[in-house]
Amino acid sequence: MTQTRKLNVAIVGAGMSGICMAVKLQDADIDDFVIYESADDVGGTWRDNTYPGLSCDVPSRFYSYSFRPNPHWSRFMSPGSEIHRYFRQVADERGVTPHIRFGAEVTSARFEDGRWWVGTSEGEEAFDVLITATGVLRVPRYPEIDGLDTFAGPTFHSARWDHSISLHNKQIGLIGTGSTGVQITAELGGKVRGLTIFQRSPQWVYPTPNLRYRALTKAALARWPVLNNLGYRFWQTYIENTLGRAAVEAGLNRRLMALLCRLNLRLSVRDPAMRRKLTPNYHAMCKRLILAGHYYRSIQKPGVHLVTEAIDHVEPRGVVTSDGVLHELDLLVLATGFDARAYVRPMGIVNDNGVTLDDVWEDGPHAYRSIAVPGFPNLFMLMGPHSPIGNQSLVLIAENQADYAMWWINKIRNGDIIAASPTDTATKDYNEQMKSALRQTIWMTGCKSWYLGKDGLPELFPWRPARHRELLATPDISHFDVRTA
Ligand code: N01
Repeated sequence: MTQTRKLNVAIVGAGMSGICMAVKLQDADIDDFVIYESADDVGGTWRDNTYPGLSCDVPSRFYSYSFRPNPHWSRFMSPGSEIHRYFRQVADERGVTPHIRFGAEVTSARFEDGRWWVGTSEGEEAFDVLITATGVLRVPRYPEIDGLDTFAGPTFHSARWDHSISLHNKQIGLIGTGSTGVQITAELGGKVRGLTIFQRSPQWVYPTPNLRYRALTKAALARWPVLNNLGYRFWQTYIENTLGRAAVEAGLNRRLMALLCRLNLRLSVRDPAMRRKLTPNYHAMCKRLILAGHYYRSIQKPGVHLVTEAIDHVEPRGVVTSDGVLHELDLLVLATGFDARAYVRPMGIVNDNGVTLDDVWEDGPHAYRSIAVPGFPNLFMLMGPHSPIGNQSLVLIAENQADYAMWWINKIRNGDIIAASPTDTATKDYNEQMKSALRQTIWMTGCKSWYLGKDGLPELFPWRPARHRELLATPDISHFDVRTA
């Protein structure tokens, strides 16, 4: 007969993944868990990013927990503030919030005597299982540009938007044309006195109008939850079989996506000179595809200047480009992305042999099935290395990873095992298969992007999203070093 034993769990991060994990623990009647959150609010990326125009570029119907549909989304792809409210609401209504220690930054976690000792400025506490839910794009990346710190006006990163600064009557400089830069441009273009966009590489833009849901639709979705579920399944199927498939398999799908991006540019930008500036020299989807409705319209509005000359340096009055032109500015926004290789770091994670995660990841972050690391027992990472991120709903990925962690947690609780970590061999085999498949993906077709790791390979999942789900739904105990009582 299986015996259940009491166990406790530490979750690091109260963003979308951390809240998801907490709900899964509660559903399994595990109430002894703590969520450490360095900030003073839940929401992770949706708390930190507040820039004008922020919205999700995955349909909201699908970018929701499958266990908590939301009939009230205002738009097809809802604004960031609304998404933040949704996660806060789920944390409150599921009783997760009282488990959160706000303002508690985890600086270390060490595995000793079969338990994880989680360290904050308040000291250490021991847990049976450690879940990291620290997000993927959390650490802002600041560009190395000569003289950047000499600029006389305010300068901030897009993920640290300073709302105390009025945009009224300002000449705004925007460095970066990734998903963030595009959303800021779409929102501010034509609404501020001047917007100068410094583009290093143009982007392919997949046409995606962001329609509002009518009151009647919302009422129907609230009245008949089955409609919500149908919407979820529809958008899941659509996204996984278009974007999810085109990225990893050559064929009609990929060609169609590329054609739609080209047509979008051709039909939206009539001026050939402008169109040339906006035409990438790489395949659509090589960088993360931009899904936007009115970027091209905004970029052609009066007062918007697209600068394609390289930035040479910054001086107190503005940005000087390689052609010697000074672009005078009042405010400089750095939409220059994130360190996508930080994962759980700078938190120092060390196992019972004194090996750190930094040591193991010296040649780049890697994991077993995106979630566990050899030699680090009872550690599960949500959104770990090679998760199927990119143009997918990270919410469903977090749910699948949390379910996988729960499978092991239940084994520990049932007394079947006391600790488990993947074997070196299974992890190596998995990573080798992945590396070979990665070479066939669109991400390797000759562009620079934040996807690419130190080894030049994309840190993404090289198969369809469904394969990741299958891998996590079928845990293989023979791939693990298991300790029993
Ligand atoms: O960052 P990025 P992002 N001089 O790294 C440029 C997610 N996201 O914040 O392309 C000049 O994509 C850089 O140029 P280049 C999403 O996963 C999601 O926009 O490298 N330019 C590029 O244009 C996304 O992929 C949503 O040549 C410099 C830009 O800065 C990820 O976040 C919304 C430079 C950085 O683009 C990151 O997007 C927003 C320099 N020194 C973001 N350094 C959703 O809607 C960098 N650049 C879900």
